[in-house]
Amino acid sequence: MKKVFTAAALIFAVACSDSNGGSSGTSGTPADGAGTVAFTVYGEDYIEKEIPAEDVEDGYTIKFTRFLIAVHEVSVAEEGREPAAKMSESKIFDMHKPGDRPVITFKDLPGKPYTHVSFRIGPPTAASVPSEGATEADKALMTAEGFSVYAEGTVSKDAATKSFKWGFKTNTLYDRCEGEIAGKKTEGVVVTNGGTDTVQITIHGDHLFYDDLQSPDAKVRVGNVFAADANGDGEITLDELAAVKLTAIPTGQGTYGTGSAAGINDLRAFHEALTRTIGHFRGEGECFASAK
Ligand SMILES: [Ca+2]
Repeated sequence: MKKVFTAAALIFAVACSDSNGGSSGTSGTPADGAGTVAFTVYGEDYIEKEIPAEDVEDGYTIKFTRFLIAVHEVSVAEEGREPAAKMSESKIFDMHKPGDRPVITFKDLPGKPYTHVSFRIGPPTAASVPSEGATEADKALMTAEGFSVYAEGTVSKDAATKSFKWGFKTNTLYDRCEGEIAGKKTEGVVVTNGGTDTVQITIHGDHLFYDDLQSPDAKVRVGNVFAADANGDGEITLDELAAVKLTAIPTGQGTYGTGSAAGINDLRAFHEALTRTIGHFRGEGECFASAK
């Protein structure tokens, strides 16, 4: 059973002020047994190579050429406790660059389960660090506009190709993450004496083209996005997406499910909401996503 975030939380969550100056490193009383949690972030073949036509409902191929995210506040806590460790830096990654790359490693954590793990993908700050393949130019782009997620690439079918360069400013907490360790569903992370729990934050690029904000049966769909290039210049802009009302999309060209989300009326708002679905845990694992 997948965790599916609630639209109410997604859209109407009470805004919290960000505190980027949070604690870092470890705290608490060192136990006899201590271990390590190493977080990585990976965009899979879908972001690094392509989303092939056979994985897209209407047969388009999606290729990302740049996929920037800003990651903040990776946090590890016992249930109901202050975080035992929290990333104080914020880091910008280009998920199109190959590799499962390090985000933050917490050492010397007392060996025990930490069931409350979270991270945030939100707009960067001046102090954000371009990391592991991201450049100062990437950072400049993200900080100038306050983008938390920036995706650049092409969609194509047959001989026709169109490009997109989309920046989004959503601020999303991915909370209470759980995923499988050796086939067993596990909340958060498990620190063992002398061991390392390597935890992958997995970014699902295909979700940026889903046709449903909440359903586990969402399909990857491109045709209506492709057709949104109203001025025919070969680039699909966010403004052009905003001009496509969901209710105006003819039946037979796919339906866009907003579940209980309110105020999502056009393709731009829809894709912006989809940016809150890209963050996952240990591959296919899930977190509760909410607007910050
Ligand atoms: Ca255009």
